[in-house]
Amino acid sequence: MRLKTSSGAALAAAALLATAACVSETGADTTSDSALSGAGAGEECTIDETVKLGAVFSLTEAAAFAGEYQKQGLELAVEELNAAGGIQYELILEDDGTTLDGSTVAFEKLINRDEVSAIIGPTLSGMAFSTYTDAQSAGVPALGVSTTAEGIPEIGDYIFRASVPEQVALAASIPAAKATLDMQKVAVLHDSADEFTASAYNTITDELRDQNIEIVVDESFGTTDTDFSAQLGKVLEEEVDAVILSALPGATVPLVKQARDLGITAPIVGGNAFNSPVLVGALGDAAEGLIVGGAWSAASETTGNAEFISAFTAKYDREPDQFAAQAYTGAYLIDQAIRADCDANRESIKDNLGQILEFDSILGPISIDEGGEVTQTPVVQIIRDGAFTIL
Ligand code: 1QQ
Repeated sequence: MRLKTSSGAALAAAALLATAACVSETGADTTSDSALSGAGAGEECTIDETVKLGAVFSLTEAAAFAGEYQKQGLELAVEELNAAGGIQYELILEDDGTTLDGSTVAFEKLINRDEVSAIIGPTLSGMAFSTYTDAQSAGVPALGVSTTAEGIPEIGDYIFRASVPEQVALAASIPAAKATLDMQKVAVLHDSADEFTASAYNTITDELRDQNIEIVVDESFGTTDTDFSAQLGKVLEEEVDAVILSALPGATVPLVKQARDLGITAPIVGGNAFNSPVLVGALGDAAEGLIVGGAWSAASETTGNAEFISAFTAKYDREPDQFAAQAYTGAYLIDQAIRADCDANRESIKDNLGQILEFDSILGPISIDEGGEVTQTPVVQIIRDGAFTIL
């Protein structure tokens, strides 16, 4: 029960009356706490109770390259939202350590112990498929801000994302790469163990077929592999216009470096993990010419982007990346959903997150439909002189 403890029979009775306890068909506790619903609408909304917002990111281990930025972007947004007033947010942030167990435990804690109104994250699709099933059965709205694999919002009606699906990003980046590189023959290398990179592989092959681009090398590897000589040997046997790579940074860095050492100079077309200055920094010169589709660019003249970049840079002494921008936007979207009915109960957030229409964000106009899926125009970038540049 999400009841406040209060002394005195009258108070307890009043609280009981104000608390609509129910259990949904799925068994989720849809109890609403009247202290979480306020007065006024939109910008005028005020809610007395502090709204607990949970977040699960990979702050350590393999996906920390993204999680660290997500944490910073989200904290900045919460700070701004709290300063704006009307609603006070308490951010409860958990590190999943880039493991499924860690993610499961973190979701469990936020759902049951902290009783948060909504959860942002996790960082990786590979964890989301399981943790979102838990959020769905508990009736807790969850908003992905970096989970791009196919099938995420379909997990249930409490599951949303504000993260351009890889299918949408690749449908922009592959034609752009084709035009830029005169791409006719490619090698496709992918991590078949991770759910995001495996899902992206399916999209890549579909998209290449649609674009009449021939796959002359098609090789896979595992997430923690470090020696790619077998796969790269196959690439060396062919003349390719580009290497399409679906991998997380752990494999990407050694793979691309080994490719360059072997004399493979073909440009790389990458997936969402490449939208990372950490990855590009680790690759150094080997990242030159890399093409990637994503959700955000520092160069986009979207509403509030310049202010976001300067506030972020001032606070953290480094520039934001796409993952920071998406996490930042995620907090604003949840705030919008709460303000719609001035209600921070889980049910109300769920109902309103699926009705966001062209919210003017730093990612550009962003919509989330009833099915939980995001609509947003992707941006294709190329690495030139070590920097992301709009293609
Ligand atoms: C996913 C991703 C990752 C690259 C996020 C860091 O897109 O797991 O879906």
